[in-house]
Amino acid sequence: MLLPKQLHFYFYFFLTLAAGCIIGFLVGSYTLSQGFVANDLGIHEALVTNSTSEDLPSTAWNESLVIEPEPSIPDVASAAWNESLGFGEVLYVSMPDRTDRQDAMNLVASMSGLKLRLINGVDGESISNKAVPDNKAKFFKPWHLKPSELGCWRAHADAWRYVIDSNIETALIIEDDIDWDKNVHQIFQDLSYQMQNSTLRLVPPTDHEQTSAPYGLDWDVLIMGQCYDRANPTRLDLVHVYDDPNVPSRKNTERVFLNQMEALGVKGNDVGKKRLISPAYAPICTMGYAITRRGAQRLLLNLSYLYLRGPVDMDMMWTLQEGNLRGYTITPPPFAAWRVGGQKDSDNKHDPKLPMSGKGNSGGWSKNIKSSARIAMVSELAMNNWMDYTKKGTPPEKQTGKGNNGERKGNGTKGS
Ligand SMILES: *[C@@H]1O[C@H](CO)[C@@H](O)[C@H](O)[C@H]1NC(C)=O
Ligand SMILES: *[C@@H]1O[C@H](CO)[C@@H](O)[C@H](O)[C@H]1NC(C)=O
Ligand SMILES: *[C@@H]1O[C@H](CO)[C@@H](O)[C@H](O)[C@H]1NC(C)=O
Ligand SMILES: *[C@@H]1O[C@H](CO)[C@@H](O)[C@H](O)[C@H]1NC(C)=O
Ligand SMILES: *[C@@H]1O[C@H](CO)[C@@H](O)[C@H](O)[C@H]1NC(C)=O
Ligand SMILES: CC(=O)N[C@H]1CO[C@H](CO)[C@@H](O)[C@@H]1O
Repeated sequence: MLLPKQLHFYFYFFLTLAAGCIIGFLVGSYTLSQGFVANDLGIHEALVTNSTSEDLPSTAWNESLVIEPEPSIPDVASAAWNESLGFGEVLYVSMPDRTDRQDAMNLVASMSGLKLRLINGVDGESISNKAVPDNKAKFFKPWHLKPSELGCWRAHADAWRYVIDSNIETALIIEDDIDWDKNVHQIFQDLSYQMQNSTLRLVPPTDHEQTSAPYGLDWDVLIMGQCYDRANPTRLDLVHVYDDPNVPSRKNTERVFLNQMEALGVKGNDVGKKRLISPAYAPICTMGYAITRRGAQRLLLNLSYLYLRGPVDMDMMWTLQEGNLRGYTITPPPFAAWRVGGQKDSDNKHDPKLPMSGKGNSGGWSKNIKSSARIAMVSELAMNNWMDYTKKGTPPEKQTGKGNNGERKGNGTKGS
């Protein structure tokens, strides 16, 4: 990066306030007709994978010695292949007027086999003064919350409320300007497997967690779309490291995450091979995180009912650091900002001097992602109908025998 190290924190800090807090939660709740999803993403193969059969002794297949299988423990991690990634729902937050971003999310999600539910972003100016939570100072004096920060908080609070109200145990909450890996289901299946057996759990998973909660339920928040982070400096021993073939290379991993990984003991050749789960401590940005219903209740208690001490992501971070909220951070994060340059990158703090379009989605980029779903989607949908006809060849009855067909069809351009 071009920025001197010192500036990094401020850079991310600014990002939080400017872009990260724009927030729109989408919750995905429709059900797709199953099996529909792109086979080239490996989804079909994954659906038929079963780990239990391999573990059975070979005698199980001896017809004359049929061993009744144990009442089979469902492979809970395979739920990561469903349309809500193994969470109860996927919610996305988007300002109602950002139909461009809603189109994008609809498209990328459909190409990744995901269903999202829209949670409308909120214009902070529309929030009644009476509805603004009490503001207790975290440091010297109360943080003066700007309308954009309040709007961002409100949209997320609406998502928490949705989780509490609806009949779901967990939800993944994402914002409308993000990217993920095209192998997102595989990444989450691997994560589920690790969460079930994580060394960071305080108690072993219950039967219910083992059969029905792919990521367990021993957390309030699962941080997966942070733009800044840091491990608890007094508990660097708390980390669960695992192999993940879909992590970005060192070159594609931002410095802030390399630093965090190094502090937690992952360096050298392990970078680009390992993903880390650690207790959430200093995440900034709310581009992607999951909550349990209990987490939604704690957030609504601490970040609405009692106080709101700052922007939603910062108060969430403080509450994690105080130990009043229990969470894990995934590093490198599986969700990352999609950036196009220009004013479209921010809903609350765009610089009017920037061009409207920047590089556009065709020139957009994301970091910390090995195989961008957004980039993959463009080539997966690309085709050239006329070229396909050319490859197929001319129907026999139309052949003139002159051998010049190729040059005469096409654009109507003269020449040659
Ligand atoms: C199947 O079981 C029978 C009887 O126990 C045994 O004789 C035979 O070798 C077994 N076959 C295989 C393939 O394991
Ligand atoms: C995906 O799996 C989770 C966990 O089993 C479940 O709660 C959720 O309803 C499933 N989603 C869909 C769309 O089937
Ligand atoms: C679960 O963790 C234990 C020890 O922490 C390890 O021996 C075992 O292989 C792990 N199992 C899986 C499925 O990762
Ligand atoms: C957050 O909620 C807990 C109760 O779960 C309370 O003890 C704590 O003081 C709250 N924190 C703040 C900063 O209000
Ligand atoms: C049509 O024209 C474009 C450039 O104008 C050219 O690249 C392309 O090959 C032409 N296609 C055919 C079928 O002639
Ligand atoms: C992909 C895979 O391992 N499939 C196996 C599932 O289990 C059956 C037996 O029940 C095997 O025949 C498949 O090969």
